[in-house]
Amino acid sequence: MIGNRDFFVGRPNIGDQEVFLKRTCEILESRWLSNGGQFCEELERKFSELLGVKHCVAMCNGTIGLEIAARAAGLEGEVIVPSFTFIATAHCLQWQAITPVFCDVDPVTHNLDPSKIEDLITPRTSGILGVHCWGRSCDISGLEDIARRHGLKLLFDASHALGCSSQGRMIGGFGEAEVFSLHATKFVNAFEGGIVTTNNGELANKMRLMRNFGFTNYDQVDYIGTNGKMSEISAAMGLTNLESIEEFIAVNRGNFDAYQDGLAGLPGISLISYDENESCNWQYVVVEVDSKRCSKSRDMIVEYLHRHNVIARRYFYPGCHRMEPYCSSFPSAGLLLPVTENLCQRVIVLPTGTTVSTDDIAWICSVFRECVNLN
Ligand code: T4K
Repeated sequence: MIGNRDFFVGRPNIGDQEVFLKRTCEILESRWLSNGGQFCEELERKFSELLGVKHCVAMCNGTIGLEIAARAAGLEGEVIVPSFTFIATAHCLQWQAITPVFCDVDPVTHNLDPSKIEDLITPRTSGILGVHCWGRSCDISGLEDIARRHGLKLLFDASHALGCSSQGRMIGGFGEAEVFSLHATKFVNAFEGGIVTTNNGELANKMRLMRNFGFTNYDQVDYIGTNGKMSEISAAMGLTNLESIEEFIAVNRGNFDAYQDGLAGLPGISLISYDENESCNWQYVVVEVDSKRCSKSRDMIVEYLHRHNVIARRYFYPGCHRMEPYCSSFPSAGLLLPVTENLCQRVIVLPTGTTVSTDDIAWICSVFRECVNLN
């Protein structure tokens, strides 16, 4: 039925449905639905093992995980972040009156460019929030060096980077804390969910309290807190999907190779690459369109794909700095972000995951080629 189907970026992967349903029955029978149930605890243990990190704190989603991690780590004033990221990276700061200061990214890695950071540091700067964009790690040692020299806290938004490594070490144990998203669109999902990881026991305890209103005992609240708890049904989904992580990665890898073959030789079209020496989840198939060499603009290609029911995405167009409230507060931020501005005009994310077969990909690539080769 290729051609009569929609292909979406972000279609969820779903592991063993019977296992999930069995866990669901256990939840219903136990009458324990949230607030640190058995599946939530098991999920935290399994993530700790996988990532080799001492503490995992499960959250209701990645955005609340970022907000809690930022607050618990003591971020305030200004924090340096990329603009080439999902809006949650900036909003998690602004939501608590911390100003995100947008820094440009490296044109090859799409991650924070350490050489651009020091010019942005002011007496109000309290930290750096790096994003491992597309699952490719930030220049961690470059960022650590700057953070150490300026007394800044270093945190990572690892929403894209579950199962990825940096110089052989799994992402999850770097900086003060790292935050993963288990949203439906992520290759391992918990419907909605997030995980904050840290090797700092004191910080982990603080985050556990903050995710449960600051309760330290039945009738005692010692902190300002919020409700960041992961429900048992989400934990059951997360655990079930985590059990299929190897299969999901293998499918993503095969899909990536199929796209690479299918789009090979098109002038001005390239896929971002991943380091074969690192662990990688291959969950994003990212095309860059070089407008000088390709006969069609990025937007013309996306429009053509959409007309053929291939719902490709322009992540992270137009860049956080061009969205509210940031574009009103810093109308000329783009002048300091030439690489980000350029990337926002050239990137297309294509559908992958277990709902897309290699035959589907051959067809999607034929539509893509047809568009580029049209007179
Ligand atoms: N930091 C970074 C770097 C992130 O990428 C994200 C999330 C976060 C932080 C925040 O984590 P969470 O708080 O979300 O845990 C989507 C996701 O909603 C968002 O979670 C994700 N990043 C972002 C990259 O993608 P949108 O605005 O593109 O969502 P939407 O509704 O357009 O859906 C995306 C695609 O997924 C569509 O093609 C439809 C498909 N889809 C979606 C859902 C929910 C399905 O096929 N089934 C579904 O159930 O943000």
